[in-house]
Amino acid sequence: MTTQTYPFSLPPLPFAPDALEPHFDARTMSIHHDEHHRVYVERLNAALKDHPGLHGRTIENLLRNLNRIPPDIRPAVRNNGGGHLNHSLFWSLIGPPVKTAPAGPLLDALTASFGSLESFRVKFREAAAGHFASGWVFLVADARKNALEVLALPDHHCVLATHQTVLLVCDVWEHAYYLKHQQKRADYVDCWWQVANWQEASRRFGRPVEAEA
Ligand code: MN3
Repeated sequence: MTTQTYPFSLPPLPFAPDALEPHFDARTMSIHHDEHHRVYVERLNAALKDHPGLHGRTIENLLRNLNRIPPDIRPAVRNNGGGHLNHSLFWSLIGPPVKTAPAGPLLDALTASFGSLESFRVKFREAAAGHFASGWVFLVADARKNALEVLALPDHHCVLATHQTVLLVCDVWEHAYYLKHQQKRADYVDCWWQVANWQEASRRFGRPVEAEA
């Protein structure tokens, strides 16, 4: 994703907190980015502080090689590093609602993998609304299978396989929606659909698979 190494920093929101109204409310966006994401970054840096041997590694490299992280900080790196990586993706893959829909090669791939755009939407909605407890739901392009897939992961687990590219992502932790939607996660997922950034998804779909970090 990035070449950034320790100390990691909170990426600015790429839009104003109220830019996704009425779908995502400004208060939730501010708390989600300025508090939740910031704390993940701070705790990740705190865990790495006394381990200069890890200071030259990118976040993907750290997460792909957790077995080489000292056991005493491994959970902190996994949880907070994963939270940092997933949230950074999340902000870049939502945006002000502009009624864009997938087109061209990405629409063709969605149709080939799911039958239709509507079938994909239903499948993604079911995965996100039905995900047990906290986690993330992704649309990924799998280069080995030459197909698109919906992937649900728990906690702050990340898509790290180098043959998989994240095209869209929905945060299904309660902090992403509870202020506005309380327990009605499916309503939040419907709002997420309105702000999904298909332009960025198309750009990511068109780029080559990342080299092994
Ligand atoms: Mn979150």
